[in-house]
Amino acid sequence: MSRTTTVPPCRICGGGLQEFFDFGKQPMANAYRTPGEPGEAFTFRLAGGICDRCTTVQLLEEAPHDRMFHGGYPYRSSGSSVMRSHFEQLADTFLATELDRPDPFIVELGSNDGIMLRKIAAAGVRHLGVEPCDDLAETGRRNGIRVCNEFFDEELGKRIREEDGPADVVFAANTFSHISFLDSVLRGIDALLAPHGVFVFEDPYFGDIVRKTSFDQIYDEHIFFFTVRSVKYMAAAHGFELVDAERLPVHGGEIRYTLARPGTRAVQPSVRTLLAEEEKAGLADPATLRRFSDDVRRVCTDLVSLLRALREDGRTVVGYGATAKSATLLNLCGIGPELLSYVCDTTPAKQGRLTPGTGIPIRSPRAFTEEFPDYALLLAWNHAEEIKSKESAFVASGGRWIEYVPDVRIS
Ligand code: JHZ
Ligand code: ZN
Repeated sequence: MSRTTTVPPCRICGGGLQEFFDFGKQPMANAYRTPGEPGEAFTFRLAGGICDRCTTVQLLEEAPHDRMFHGGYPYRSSGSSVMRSHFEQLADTFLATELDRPDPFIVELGSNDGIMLRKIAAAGVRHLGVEPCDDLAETGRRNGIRVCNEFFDEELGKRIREEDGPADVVFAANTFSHISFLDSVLRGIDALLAPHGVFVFEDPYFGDIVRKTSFDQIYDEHIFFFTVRSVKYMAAAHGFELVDAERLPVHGGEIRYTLARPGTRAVQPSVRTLLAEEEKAGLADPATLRRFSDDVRRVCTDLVSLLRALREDGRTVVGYGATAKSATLLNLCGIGPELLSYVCDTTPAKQGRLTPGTGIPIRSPRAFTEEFPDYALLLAWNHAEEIKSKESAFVASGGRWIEYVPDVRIS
């Protein structure tokens, strides 16, 4: 723990933040510049701490939200078939449970390309996606969903309630942890939600980040890293109750939290079980957090040594998946085009551009399949199964994957 005097108060409860990592100046993870683009890229200090009162882990500094989420925001949730079926299953669950009453209504915060709501729309159920990124809002509409192209806050929550009536479900996937002004968002949800309604959100689980040393989950867009303990506190402070917490295998380990108005639902046993697990793992203990920081350094050192050795041996090495996460990994380790010739990615808006801060060219996966490299660093490690099965010819032809979560290894 260090420099506690310069840090801002906790965004959830106003308590003191104890800094436990500092990754230095970093670019925004989804800011892909074109080669030769003039002007400096925006950077900020990527450091984080834990609140000594409510235990919420959060960034100390933040990038302005409209700089992160804007018209040209490139990430498309539907780029993974596993994620498509993950959200289709959830839509089916909502339709069969929370939305099985007369004229139900569901609102999704950060509806992206409509990956979840399209199934709800196809079932003819009233819905609204709230999506501040213009292109994504447009893609969502093309996919048949109704979209409000704004940032969600208290004012918008009240406006939706006036225009559409109360919501049975408010849902947010990989969005809630991205918003610094959660107090306003929670007041907006309070205004919008029906008395029996639920607010369901899923985000990367800090317990998995620590256990797997998946420090690349830490970048500008991820402002909060939740645990069951911190969400329980936050819910109570805003007039809600945490009634369910379900671990999810996606995106390297997440939790789907369900909040309801106090006393309206039975609290599921998973809440107590996970609280006990977190206590046992010492997730809020300074010693655990110090160990995490040491593990980060070890992974970086091991990865850079391996990549240098392969290069000195004359091997070709590329990156697979220009993920937002990889911005932290590559910048923290100092990995540029001298160690990774290019990174391939299916997202058209990323192709022809450069990885943020490290300037590695991003190419279509065709570049990969046309001439397999000797090694590929799996930057999209959270999609390992899907990518490895799709690229089975790479290994069959003698290629090898390099992975770095939880440890650096060749597979
Ligand atoms: P992926 C983004 O993070 C940003 P990223 C955001 N902050 C967040 O929280 C998560 O999403 C949910 C490509 N790919 O999902 C597509 C292939 O090339 O790990 C993507 O660019 N081939 C909102 O960017 C990237 O990899 C494939 O077969 O870290 C994956 O990005 C597959 C499956 C993906 O999220
Ligand atoms: Zn706090």
